[in-house]
Amino acid sequence: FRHAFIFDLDGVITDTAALHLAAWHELALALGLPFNNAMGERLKGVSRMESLELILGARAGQYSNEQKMRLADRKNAAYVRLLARITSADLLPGAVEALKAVRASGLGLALASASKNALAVLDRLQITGLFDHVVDANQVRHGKPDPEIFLRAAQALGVAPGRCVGVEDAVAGVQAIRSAGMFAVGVGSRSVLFEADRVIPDLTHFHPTDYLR
Ligand code: B16
Ligand code: MG
Repeated sequence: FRHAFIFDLDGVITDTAALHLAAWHELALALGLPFNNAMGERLKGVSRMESLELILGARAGQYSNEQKMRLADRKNAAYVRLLARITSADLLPGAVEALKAVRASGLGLALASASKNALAVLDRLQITGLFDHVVDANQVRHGKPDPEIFLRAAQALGVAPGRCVGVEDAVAGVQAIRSAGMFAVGVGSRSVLFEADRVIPDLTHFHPTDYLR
């Protein structure tokens, strides 16, 4: 491929954020921890263990690493249960069209998701076959904003980072794309994603050739 697109999953292709939030909420209630939906923005794109630290907040020091692992497993079990409800009807507007437009232009297409459940989500959405390559949290050491996940995807596609475009809804994700030396397309609001090279409100406004240098 001469150029490639690397898409984030949660918040760009489908909105699993609400399910993550519901699962964290359940755990917070069980632990008697304060929780409000404003937590949502801070949890976006952040790994499972880092999210747990945010949820525990000032009480993080009261739990051993082993206890934290068990709490994270508990949240994940709740999240996986909720995933069973996802179908292709949960694809965000314009998502499939955007992915198909990339393919139709003969460009490489990869997924870079901080979720260890990314493959299961793609499967539920019935879009696994659209991607040339998938990198998820099981394959990387450093989470976003570290560029590792985007660099790995570019490497797998055999495309230099300077010829790749990353598509993200999270601040940490946009930072990861920029650190990887790629062009960053933010999906969401300009005030939140001001570090991106371009911001579009959603994928119905996505045109692959607009972002190629
Ligand atoms: P899991 P993305 C991220 O996915 C989510 O945005 C974030 O909220 C979540 O904590 C993280 O995946 C880990 O998910 O617990 O399933 O491994 O936006 O990078 O596709
Ligand atoms: Mg995301």
